[in-house]
Parts: sequence; C-alpha cells; structure tokens
Amino acid sequence: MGKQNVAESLVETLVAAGVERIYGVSGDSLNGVTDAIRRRSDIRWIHVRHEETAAFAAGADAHLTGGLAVCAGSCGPGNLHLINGLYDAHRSRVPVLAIAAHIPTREIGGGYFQETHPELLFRECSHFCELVSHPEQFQNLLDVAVQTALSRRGVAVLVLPGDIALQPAVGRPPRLQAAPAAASVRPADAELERLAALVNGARKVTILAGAGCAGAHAELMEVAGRLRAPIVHAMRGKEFIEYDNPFDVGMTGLLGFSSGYHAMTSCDALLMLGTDFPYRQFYPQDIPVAQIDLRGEQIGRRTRVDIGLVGDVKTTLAALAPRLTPKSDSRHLERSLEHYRNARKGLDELASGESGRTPIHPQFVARVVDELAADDAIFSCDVGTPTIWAARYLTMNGRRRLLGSFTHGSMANALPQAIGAQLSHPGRQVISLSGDGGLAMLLGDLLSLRQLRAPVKIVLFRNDALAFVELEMKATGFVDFATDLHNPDFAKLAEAAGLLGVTAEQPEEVRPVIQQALDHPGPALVEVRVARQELSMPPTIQLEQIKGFTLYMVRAVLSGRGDEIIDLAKTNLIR
Ligand SMILES: Cc1cc2nc3c(=O)[nH]c(=O)nc-3n(C[C@H](O)[C@H](O)[C@H](O)COP(=O)(O)OP(=O)(O)OC[C@H]3O[C@@H](n4cnc5c(N)ncnc54)[C@H](O)[C@@H]3O)c2cc1C
Ligand SMILES: Cc1ncc(C[n+]2csc(CCOP(=O)(O)OP(=O)(O)O)c2C)c(N)n1
Repeated sequence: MGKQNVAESLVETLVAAGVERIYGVSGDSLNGVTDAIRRRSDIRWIHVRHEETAAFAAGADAHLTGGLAVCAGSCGPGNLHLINGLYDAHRSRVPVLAIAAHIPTREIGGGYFQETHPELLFRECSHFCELVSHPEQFQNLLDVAVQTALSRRGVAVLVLPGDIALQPAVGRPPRLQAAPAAASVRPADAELERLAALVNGARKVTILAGAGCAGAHAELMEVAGRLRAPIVHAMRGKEFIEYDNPFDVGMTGLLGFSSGYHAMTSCDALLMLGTDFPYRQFYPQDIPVAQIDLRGEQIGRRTRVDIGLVGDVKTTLAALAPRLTPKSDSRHLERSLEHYRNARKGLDELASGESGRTPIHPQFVARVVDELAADDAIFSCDVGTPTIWAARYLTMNGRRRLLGSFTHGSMANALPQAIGAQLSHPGRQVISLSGDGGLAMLLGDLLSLRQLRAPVKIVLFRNDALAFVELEMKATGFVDFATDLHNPDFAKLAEAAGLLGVTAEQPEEVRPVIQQALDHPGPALVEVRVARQELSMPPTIQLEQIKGFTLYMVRAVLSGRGDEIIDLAKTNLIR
C-alpha cells in the first residue's frame, strides 16, 4: 500500500468495492487515474465522447445493477460537462461516484487556467462533495464518498487535484469493502394498526404504487387482493408493478391512462406505496390518504396525507397484510379494470400501421419494438414523445427493464443510458427509443458505439421537430415556434459512424427493418419517419371532447389549476 500513489489507491479501493468500469473522458489532471486503470486488468476505462454521456451511462449502470457506478471528468470544463447526468442520477436515487479532477493545489483560488470550484458546482446534485487537499485526507474521504452514495442512494463527488493524485498514498487500507446489506425498515405495530383501520373501514381503496415497490411484487399483490384494490402506477414504478398483476389499471398523469386517473379519483381511500408521483392535480381531494415511504421526508410532499408511515414497502406490506380484513365487495376493482380494458383498447387501436398509409404512427413503431424485443431487453427512452410511447406500449414482464430521465426530465438521455446498460450487461439486448432532437443533442456518442463494441439498437422516431414541446405550445395557446428540426439522413450518418443504418418510410417496412437491426450483431440505427403531430391523449376521450378536456388539461396542469381539471374529468371521463 505504501508504494502506491493516491490515484492507484483510488482505483484499488474502487475495485475492492466491486467497480468494474469508469466512464469518462481523459485529461491532464486525470492522468494519474487513467494511468492507474491502464495498468490493471480488473477495471476498464469506458472512453466516451462527452462527459455528460459518462454520467448518464454511470447512472444507468447503477440503476440496473443496484451497485456503485463511477464516472470521471478532467479539471474545469471536463468535469463541468458531467453535471446534467449527475443531476439525473442524483434525482433518480442511484449510487454514482463522480471523480472530478481538479487544477494543481498551489493554483486553487488564483483564477488559474480551467479553474472552477467543483465542490460548489456539484453541491446541489450530490449528497457528498469534498475536495482532497492532502494525501492524508484521501482514503477517508473516498470511503465516506462511496459509503454515502451507496447508503443514501445518490451522487457523491470527490474533487481530486491532479498533483495530489500523483503523490504517494500515506493512508491506511480502505475500511470499506462493500455497502452493508440494506436494512428492513417497518413502522411500529400501533402505526400499522391505524393504517389497517383506515383501509379496512373504506369501501373502495385504490393503491398508487411507484418505484419503491421494486422487490415487493408478491407483497403488493397480496395486499391488493385482500383490499380488492386497483393498482395505479407512477412511471418509475412501471417496470416493477405492471407485470403479472391482475389489479393493474395503468399509469396516471398526463401521459397516463384515463383508467388510472379514474381509479384514483373515485375511491374512498388512497394508499400510496413507494411513490413520489409529482403532479398534484391528479391526486384525489377530500378523501383519506395513507403513504408508506422509506424516507420520512417524502411523506406528504405531493398531497395531504392522513397517515404517513416510514418503512420499506416489502417489509411494511408483509406486516400489514395479516391485519387486513379481506373485502368481499369487488365492484370498485371490477369497474376500474373494465375502464382499463377500454382505455387499453383505445390505445391499441392507435398503434396501427396500415400498408401505404403515411406518415407512420409512432405508436405503431413502439408496438412493433415491443413485439420483437427480447424477453429480457433493456429499453431506454428519450424525454419527449418517446417517453409517452414507452409508457404506453412497452410491456414489462419482470425481466425487461426501462430507463428514462423520468425525474430530472433531461433530453438526450436515451443513448447514453443505453451505453451504460450495454456495458454493464454485455449479453443483453439494449434498445434506445430516441427522439431526433434527443439523439442530435449528444450525437457525438453515436461514435462511441463502434469504439466500445456496444451493440446498442437505436430506434429513432424522426418527426423533424421538438414534437413534445410543439404539442405543449399548441395546447397552451402559443403559436408553435422554434421547434423545427432540419435533419440529416440519420441512417447514412450511422453508416458513416460504423453502425448498421436502416430506414423505414412506409408502415410495412417498420417490422422488417427493426428485425434486421435486432438480428445485426453490432450497433444499429433504425430511422423511422413518423407523424409529427400525434396527439397523445388519454384514450377514452371522444374526438369532440379533445378540445374540452385534454388540451384544457394540459393547460391546467401547466398553469397549476388542478381543481378545474377534476371538475372537467367528472363530466367527461366518469361516465
Ligand atoms: C416527459 C415526461 C412526462 C411524464 N409524465 C408522467 C406521467 O404522466 N405519469 C407519471 O406517473 N409519471 C410521469 N413522468 C415521470 C414523473 O416525472 C416521475 O418521475 C414519476 O411519476 C415518479 O415515479 P415513482 O413515484 O414511481 O418514482 P420516484 O419518484 O423515484 O419515487 C419513489 C419513491 O419511493 C421511495 N422508495 C424507494 N425505495 C423504497 C422502498 N424500498 N420502500 C418504500 N419507499 C421507497 C422513494 O423514497 C421515493 O419517495 C414523466 C416524465 C417525463 C420526462
Ligand atoms: C436538456 C433539455 N433541453 C430542453 C428540454 C425541453 N424539452 C422537453 S422535450 C423536448 C423535445 C424533445 O424532442 P425530440 O427528442 O425530437 O423528441 P420528440 O418530442 O420530437 O419526439 C424539449 C426541447 C429538456 N427537457 N431537456
């Protein structure tokens, strides 16, 4: 240990903590670190073209593995580029360590070449962000950074000046080898009794479930069965909740199903489980609400809560279930399921691809991807309309995974997340549902696919617009402006970058070209020319109501007038 320099000691500690990859772009101040990686066979430097890609890829890696992922940027502009991807990882609560290399210690504060203050810049998107100003500090700060990222779930940033990285390590061996196993957390018996009394006393209970239900599928089904409760999910919960679920009534929210909205507004009590569903307008008013969350600070954040319990969903539901009196009245559940079937049918009808009829419906493309993708495919979807198609047309089954920038809501997430997914899961099929605006924003990393031998499949929804924004503009009464995209031929561009590049311009071409891309052993891009304006309305709304309900709803959500939506929904939806 004594003969190592700080950079070598850093890499050794990360390997001991199970890290196999570091995503980044090299630079002078990072030379110590990249050189330490170069000399080892048990950790790989993942060279991307933009540090933002590195951070998004690390976030995806951490989301899928559940373990620590690492990214790095050189001093000043290098690590500054990480920031948007780090915000995304932090807000998605995935453990990422960012190594922000820094200018030489003797120059700090003097306005030196490339000087920034990373410990200030990254403060807001991290749980831990500290500068190593002496080798003796280093090991302790690294241990705390790793431990914080893992246990608080989020980003930790270690700011490491290039000169310190090259100094002899003077510390001790790392204290930490891996994160401690997650503890089970459950509320006290008396609190569980209060919750049981509330839901036992209600005639119609609806469950709103989110990403905190990961790993608690069986317990969730048991509780929903006893309560005869429809389960509405929030977007980040889709991959954990929708499958093998006889209580599933779809997602809620602007992109959701009317059945999800209806189930939440027509119940006598709402039970929120591991969700931070953000849109207040979609919560019911004037009925009791109970919420279970691992983090106390999350309780009551989005709506008024009558009973808030701190606990993990799995353990808490297991302790709650025996206290529930099985309900015999299934009418609320049946009605919600019926509504869901109708909503689903409406959506399925939109996903048609009739030969010769152009432009191609994007729904149809998403449906074909869903049908052809592997049972254990990993999908990522760009913020923009691809998020809508993923939410509505990708079928989850407990093995498939879905990545997006759902909380931070950043464009250009899908390709970099697909890179992290493919690198961490080399044997799996990885499909990026990309927007033409999103792909172009981090287009440089198309080049990384060949360099990294990452056989990612990109399905590009080419609509020559920032269509999601255009839709918002139209709906809110703005003249659409600044949304045109004058695009290149993306398939040719992909070919030039060493990918397979194919195009579908007719509906009948969609299936064969997607199949061709999936069968191709290397990276591929499928460019599909899709309709620019495909209104993404909740599906049971009649045409004549579109103006009166959905566009109004967009307007009301954007301006925060949720109470008016509920009135409108009562007249238009609940029939
Ligand atoms: C363009 C766009 C449109 C969108 N439209 C919609 C929409 O219409 N509908 C929609 O639902 N979303 C939509 N989203 C996503 C939305 O912004 C939120 O990210 C999403 O609703 C949150 O999902 P969640 O509650 O499952 O996850 P999170 O926000 O991650 O919340 C999970 C909660 O569970 C808690 N938790 C974690 N682990 C546990 C555990 N073991 N036990 C207990 N609690 C735990 C966490 O503390 C947290 O409070 C959209 C996003 C984009 C980009
Ligand atoms: C970094 C960033 N910039 C701007 C936005 C605002 N925004 C949200 S969706 C969107 C359009 C996305 O366009 P594209 O990727 O082409 O997908 P489309 O909606 O056209 O299918 C924009 C500009 C954002 N969310 N993130």
